[in-house]
Amino acid sequence: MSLSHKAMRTCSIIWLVCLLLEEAGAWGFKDGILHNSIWLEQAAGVYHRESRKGRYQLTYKEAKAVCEFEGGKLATYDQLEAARKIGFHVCSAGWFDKGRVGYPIVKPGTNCGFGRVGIIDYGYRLNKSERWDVYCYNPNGKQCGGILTEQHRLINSPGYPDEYEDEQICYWHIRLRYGQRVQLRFLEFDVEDDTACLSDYLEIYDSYDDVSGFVGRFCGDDLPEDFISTGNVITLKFLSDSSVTAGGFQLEYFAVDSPTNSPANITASPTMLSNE
Ligand SMILES: [Ca+2]
Repeated sequence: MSLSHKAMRTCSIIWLVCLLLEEAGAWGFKDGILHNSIWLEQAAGVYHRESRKGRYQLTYKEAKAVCEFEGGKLATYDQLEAARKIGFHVCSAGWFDKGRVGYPIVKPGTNCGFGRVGIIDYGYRLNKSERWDVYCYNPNGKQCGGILTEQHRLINSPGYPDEYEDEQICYWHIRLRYGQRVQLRFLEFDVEDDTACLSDYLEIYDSYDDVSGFVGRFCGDDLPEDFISTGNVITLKFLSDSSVTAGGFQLEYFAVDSPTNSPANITASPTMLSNE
């Protein structure tokens, strides 16, 4: 009896360690595709981007090109600060206007920003070949991803109802109140079709990232079925490759209150534990 208890405890410790490792692994590559939940952070027209090759891979020239490719510009210090004042917090140094590097910190933490808040400013870099991420400014940027906390909302592919463009990567994190679940309902769906959905696809993860909780990958023009999450978070990821686009998609999500809290519902499942 006590032996099995011990075994169970060991198991849950191992599981917890795995969870932490998984979190650390969220930065980086899996199957050749960049996984990173942070780069969609945006506020007041300012957003953070990193290279598709990974974190800290952009020279100043490349950083500028990333913003311009999306119709934006490098953010200025003032734009970054204005965004920071409304909660823009990113723990990654990036280029901004005039060859300056830094990052916006709202909450002090020892792991990020040396316990300070404000723009952590590395100053004007003499060596423009240094590699960092980038902060762009584009107040008219297409909606492509974001952190959604409303109880109900429509989600469109970028540019919808026009066709989406090539080389898009969008992450939507839906985060509802603890105890709620997320119901997804597809209204329109048209994504470049191939048998294994290798070109363009929408993926659903029953999780706060795109590393665990894989639900499915969708392409073609069949409407995916409704989906209800097990916890209060869902991640959607849309990716398009370098050729052939399609009509795109529209879906909506609703908050669903979990059935009245019987002990069975309160018991923490792995997904619930991984929530904030
Ligand atoms: Ca395509």
